[in-house]
Amino acid sequence: MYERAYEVASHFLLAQGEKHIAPYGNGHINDTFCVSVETGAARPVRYILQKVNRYVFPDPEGVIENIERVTAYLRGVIESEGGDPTRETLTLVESVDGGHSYTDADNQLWRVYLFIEDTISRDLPDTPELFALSGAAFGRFQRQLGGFDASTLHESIHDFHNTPARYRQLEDAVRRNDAGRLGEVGPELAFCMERGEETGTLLRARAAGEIPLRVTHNDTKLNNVLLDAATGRGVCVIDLDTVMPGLAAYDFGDSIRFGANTAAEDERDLTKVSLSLPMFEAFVKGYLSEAGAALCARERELLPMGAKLMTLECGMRFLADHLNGDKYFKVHREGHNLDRARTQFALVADMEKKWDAMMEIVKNA
Ligand code: ADP
Ligand code: GN1
Ligand code: MG
Repeated sequence: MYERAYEVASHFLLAQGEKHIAPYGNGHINDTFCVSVETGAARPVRYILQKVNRYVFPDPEGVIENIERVTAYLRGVIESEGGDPTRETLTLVESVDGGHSYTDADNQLWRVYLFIEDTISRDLPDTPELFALSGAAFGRFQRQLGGFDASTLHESIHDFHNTPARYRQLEDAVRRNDAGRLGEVGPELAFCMERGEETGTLLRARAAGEIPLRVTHNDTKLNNVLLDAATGRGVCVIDLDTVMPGLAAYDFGDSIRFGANTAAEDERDLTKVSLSLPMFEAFVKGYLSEAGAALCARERELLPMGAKLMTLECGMRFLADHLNGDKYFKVHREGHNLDRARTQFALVADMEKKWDAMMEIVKNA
């Protein structure tokens, strides 16, 4: 089993000893494995081995280069702040060829990270206290990369958070109707159409020069931050594949989309889906405690819009993938992407009801 993973692991400079490899985590994109090496020490030495999804990332070499540069920069900042860089940012493991990746016989690119031990990664919305700590971790990430020149990074996925472009991709998926599923999504499409104009709000503010371009993570869901198992403190922001130029509202918004939802991202019972205002408030406070001083007034004011647009956009992406025949996101059941799209739209609808309260919370934070 996992023969390929064992073969690939032999191309990296890992600790010596017997290796055990097993699938790991719940990401929607890459194939992730945990490699445990029995070295004779009390605990095995562990690594994360990943096959980068080439359908999603057409230039995986560019992704690795971004990660090499961003983690090297973060290591410097973390050291200067007295932190532990092997724990507080990802460390790519060298391959036997001297780089940080290995391309297999099927032209698939693999990489290895040190496993960050004694941490937890959550797949479901958490307590406000833990969510505030994850907000602080993403805010810190933003702050620590404040001096990194965004224009030197590869755009790992073109137009990743360009919400109007995502809307057009949905329209294309509707026109093609590749999987023949168009008949079942009428209400969801109507929901998106009613909000078509609003999709451009953040980009219009950027074009008018009201908000700056920043280095952002762009995929700030809860399971992309590792929390200290003992204290809950956000130790390390992971999944750096989508680090590229973006807007502060993207990172804030994507975290809210996932972590302030009272239901799972793929919940079928939509009555369980809502925006938790206590979770929202906790995240705002945690995030602003680290990133707040760097944000301009307009960026701050647009944070709730980031939450709404990241949720709407993610729903449009799930819906487009459902229509395209589930080519992008991993699915584990029939209609999985449609279920995910529906939760996102239900959450947008609830945010619209709670809009004034969201604005007030940000204003008073
Ligand atoms: P995907 O892009 O598919 O979401 P991730 O890079 O987020 O892949 O990895 C999937 C999961 O693996 C994460 O949610 C986390 O639980 C775990 N993980 C990833 N990197 C590490 C690491 N360096 N140390 C410990 N756990 C990790
Ligand atoms: C994907 O890789 P993962 O599972 O952390 C996706 C995000 C979506 C998210 C929805 C590269 O994130 O953009 O918001 O699923 N990542 C990519 O759960 O498309
Ligand atoms: Mg992930």
